[in-house]
Amino acid sequence: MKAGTKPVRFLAALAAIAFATAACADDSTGGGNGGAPASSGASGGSIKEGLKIAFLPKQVNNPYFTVSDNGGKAAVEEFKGSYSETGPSEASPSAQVSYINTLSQQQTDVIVVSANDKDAICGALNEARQAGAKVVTFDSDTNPSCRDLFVNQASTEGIAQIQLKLISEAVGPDGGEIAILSATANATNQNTWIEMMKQELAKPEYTKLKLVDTVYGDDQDQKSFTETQGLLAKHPNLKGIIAPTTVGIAAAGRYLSGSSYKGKVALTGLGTPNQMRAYVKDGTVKSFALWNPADLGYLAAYAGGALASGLISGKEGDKFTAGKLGEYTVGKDGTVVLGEPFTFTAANIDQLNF
Ligand code: RAM
Repeated sequence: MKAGTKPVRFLAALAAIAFATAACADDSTGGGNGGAPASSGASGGSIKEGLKIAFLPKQVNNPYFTVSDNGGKAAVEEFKGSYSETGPSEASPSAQVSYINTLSQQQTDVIVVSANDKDAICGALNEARQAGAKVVTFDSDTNPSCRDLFVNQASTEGIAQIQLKLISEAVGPDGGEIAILSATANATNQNTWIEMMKQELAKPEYTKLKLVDTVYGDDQDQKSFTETQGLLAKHPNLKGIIAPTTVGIAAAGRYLSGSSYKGKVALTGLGTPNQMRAYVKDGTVKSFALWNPADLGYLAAYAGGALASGLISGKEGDKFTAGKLGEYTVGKDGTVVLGEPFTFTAANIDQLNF
């Protein structure tokens, strides 16, 4: 396991029909110290009561963000803050700016945001910070100069590696042409993963896989569906699609499962079990990956609470306790890593519900 990350223990999730991350004894990013009070910082102080914490997802009508933001809400309730969620219905680059300005005017203590663009919202975030807010990016980062902390779902390498492993297994030993169906062209998270997947593809084990195209469904269901259709029309020899977006993989699954490509063109990527269950059951998809979105939001809320209470400043080495998830340590570039991605297959998908 890579230093600075920790495994996701799914036995607990399988029992509770919910995810839970767990401790790894030798792990520097923390996890599961168990005995710490829910609202304490590792330095011994407590998160202040009454903090106004707002979640601003890439878009509000995306089930992934419903789950992650509800995780944040649970955390905010634990440390007796006041939670809100706001945001655009489309994940376009500057759509979040006006929401940030409003949150700043409302004297929000912590803005927890998944960025649609690494630069477009920087000015607004920095103004909010000057007005006293702490900014935590989660899921999709901004330029590091515009936020106090980034809560990353998993290591970038881990997310890239699992998707290539799964597409390679699904396509089979002969390999062939593959394509990527992404979210928006500006999304920091997807773009980082795509770059890393390209680096992974250069490894000897993937010489038979050839990336022929990358298209963008903008995290819109219908556009992602149409882009999938377009990929298959344009590349008659396509053997597989990687969609590193929960919206994209679900739309691609729906298209493939109702087409003659079902079972012939492989699909994997990052999806939620509830959106992908039907396509795993009907044989369209063998496996896909994700982390625990609820834990991601929960951790981001605790990080924001610790910042706004002065328990941490966001510098490397800072430690804080994130309730049931245990202790975390801030790593390089003000980044905190939740864990590693989990793989969903027909064998486990019925035991996970989100
Ligand atoms: C979509 C969004 C989100 C990403 C997931 C995997 O819901 O693009 O940012 O993390 O997919």
